[in-house]
Amino acid sequence: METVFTAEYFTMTEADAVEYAKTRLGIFDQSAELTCKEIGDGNLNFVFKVVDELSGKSVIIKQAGPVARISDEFKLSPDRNRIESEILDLQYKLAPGFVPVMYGYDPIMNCCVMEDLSDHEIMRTALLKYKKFPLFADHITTYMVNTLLLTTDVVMEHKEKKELVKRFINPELCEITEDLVYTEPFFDCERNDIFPATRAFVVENIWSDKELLLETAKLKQEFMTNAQSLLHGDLHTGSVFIKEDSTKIIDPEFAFYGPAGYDVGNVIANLTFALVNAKFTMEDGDARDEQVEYLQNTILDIIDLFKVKFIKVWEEKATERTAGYEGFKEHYLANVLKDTSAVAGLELCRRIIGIAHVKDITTIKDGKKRAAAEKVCLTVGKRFIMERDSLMEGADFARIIKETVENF
Ligand code: SR1
Ligand code: MG
Repeated sequence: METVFTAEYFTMTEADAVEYAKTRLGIFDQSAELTCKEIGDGNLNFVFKVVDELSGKSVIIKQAGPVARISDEFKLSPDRNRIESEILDLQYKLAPGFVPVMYGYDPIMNCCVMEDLSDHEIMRTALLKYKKFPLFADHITTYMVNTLLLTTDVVMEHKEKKELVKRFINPELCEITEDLVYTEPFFDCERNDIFPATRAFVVENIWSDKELLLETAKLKQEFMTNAQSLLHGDLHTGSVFIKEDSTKIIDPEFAFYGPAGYDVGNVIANLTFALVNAKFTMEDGDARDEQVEYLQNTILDIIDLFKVKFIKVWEEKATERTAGYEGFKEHYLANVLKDTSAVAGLELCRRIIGIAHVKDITTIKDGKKRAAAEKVCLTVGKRFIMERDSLMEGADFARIIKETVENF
């Protein structure tokens, strides 16, 4: 029986998604032979790929359910789908070429329809196959500088910026980040999920370190109160679709106005996970050294290119009068870099201790190697948080990673 779409929301099956594409989208011909597969592997949503087997034309329908896929403990407003479609529209203008094309948003079914990027690969998956993407550092820094700096009070008219702050208030998804990134990993929270061989290390080096805990408290307030830039909000390598000459950033449903370094730090941490994966899963030899070096250099380049592009765009686009005072842009950028380092550190800790893990680490089959890999992440993470005032160059980030990896 054909699904009749009423004025009420329901979560779709693959068959419903086909019917939806046929009757609601106006994208496919009447004669189309549509098939559908649910391909989502994230923690929150359903992702349907609908293909016309005759023409090869395809689209993605992404639907927000009322609870998270990872656990129904997380009850989430499907309004996140509106946030995602609106920010993708905006980022399409701010950073052309770096986000998928949006075809539409349906506020009743809480779904959005977008370009199918099946000729790209999820970056985390590609890095786990030890692929290299030499253009990534250039692409991601253009995307980040454009989306982050162009949405600040430095560039935007202040009342317009405040309108965006209002439009992208995202309390439920922010609460997930506040809990899962800033709070739960730093105490013995029931929801944490710690690999048994790593637990003693966490107790001794993370939970017992009062100075570290104090820094996480300061950082949580910074995350909650610094409405600096319109963030992607969850910029890990699973939110990047990539191929040799193209990078597309997807899944900005955690978007809100927060500290710019939150996005940059997430990229750095997730490349570090890939580096640690290569170190602990590849055979000793040239291929492993090359992969580790490629990832280390990518991290270094991202920081240094971000700085250069940030200053350039600032000089071209700043409209705020006081932004021109001598020394101010350097002061502002140094704060973004401090946040970058701190957030990279928090992400490195929370993906090991908290509920939401990354495949880079969980797929390390040898238990001893996995525990060693996790201790590297925690050690680098803690240093990124504690030493954040002095990490101002790409080489500083790369050095801490190198020193730690070589020690385990
Ligand atoms: C309940 S959601 C868990 C994690 O998945 C998302 O991708 C975010 O990273 C979030 O913290
Ligand atoms: Mg996501």
